[in-house]
Amino acid sequence: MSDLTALSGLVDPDAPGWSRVALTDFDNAGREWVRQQMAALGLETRIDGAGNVIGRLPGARPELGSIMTGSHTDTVEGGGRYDGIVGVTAALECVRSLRDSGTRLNHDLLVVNFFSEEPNRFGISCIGSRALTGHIKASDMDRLDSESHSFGHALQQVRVDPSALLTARMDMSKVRAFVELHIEQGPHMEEQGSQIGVVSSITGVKRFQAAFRGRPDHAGTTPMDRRQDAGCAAAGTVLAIEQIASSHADGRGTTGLVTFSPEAVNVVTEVANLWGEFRSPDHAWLDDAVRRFEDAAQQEGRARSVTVELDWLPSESPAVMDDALGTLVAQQADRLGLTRSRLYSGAEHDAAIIAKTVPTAMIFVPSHDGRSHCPEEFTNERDVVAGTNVLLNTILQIDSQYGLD
Ligand code: HGY
Ligand code: MN
Ligand code: MN
Repeated sequence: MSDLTALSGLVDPDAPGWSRVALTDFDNAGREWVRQQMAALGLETRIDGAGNVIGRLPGARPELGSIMTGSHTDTVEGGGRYDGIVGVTAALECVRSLRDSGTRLNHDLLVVNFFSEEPNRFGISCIGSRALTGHIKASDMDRLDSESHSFGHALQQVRVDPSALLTARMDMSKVRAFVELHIEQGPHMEEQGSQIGVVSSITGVKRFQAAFRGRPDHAGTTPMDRRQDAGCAAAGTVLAIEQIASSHADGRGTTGLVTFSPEAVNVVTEVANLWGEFRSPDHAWLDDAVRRFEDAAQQEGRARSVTVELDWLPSESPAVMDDALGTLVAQQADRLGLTRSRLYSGAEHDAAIIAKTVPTAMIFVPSHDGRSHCPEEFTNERDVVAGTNVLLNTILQIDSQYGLD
């Protein structure tokens, strides 16, 4: 808990909430703190080409491969004190408990603080885990933010070399399992009174940037029926996103940023940009939502002689967690006398990327009032400790059951 307090306090003093936004020195400070804690725990520590901080606790039989655990320490702007860092500090505590109890695992244990999990200002999330598993492309480095800076340039600003990131791929075939502890970030566990969440799957995410191009005109002299107003086309699309997502219980549709130019109240908007996303655990619905959104955006444009250009950002299909590992997690919760429930994650996680190549499990602990990505984010100490114990015992069970045949 003292680690959690120390790490959560490393924030941008001028930003709201508890902010350690990726691609800033504040995020770097958080990852440097983790590296120091790993070194102090005697882990072999390195920062890979993608900015991931990786600590290795050698096992007695490294030929069996490794068990990986960890999460992220970057936050959204105005974030809270638990998203991501619960999984990182819990992983450090597992190493401390193994050391203090003189327990030597058979497998190596890899503790990973993934770089830049939150969607950054270029709209790309899970940068570190994508790089580790080879799911990031050279063309992604050329993506521009709303001020036309490139992602590659932003990486260099925080001393991550884009070419090193693109070659940071790790041989994941030696990783027997990945387990991530994380807060639920939703209301279900608290409502059901469950202390441990066994995650069944992680929602799919389709993120996009849409550019609307109309014609600048005088706001006072241009009649309404002679305008090509890119701003109204974007505004209609924002509402269409809400309407499409509201048609499905597990559908989510969000517009997080809209820009108009020129930024003048007396000029009909020439160009509007919006960044948004759809999410669902249901693959088919997500594909259909994308198609409906494309139709709606083009329709809003056609109605105003505004052109619409859609750019789909790196997105993820729903990720299914490993059944056998999920059963191990449930058994540890039962053994520790903890109430549990099974649920899908409405939030995306590095675990969704790692799950592409490694059997993966996620352990959730409750979020008070289901709030997250805001300063009100809160998980009580009892639940953080319970989640950490389930993580440690799951690692011990994997170590004693996997790869020994
Ligand atoms: O956006 C998310 O779902 C996660 O918190 N990065
Ligand atoms: Mn997170
Ligand atoms: Mn988050």
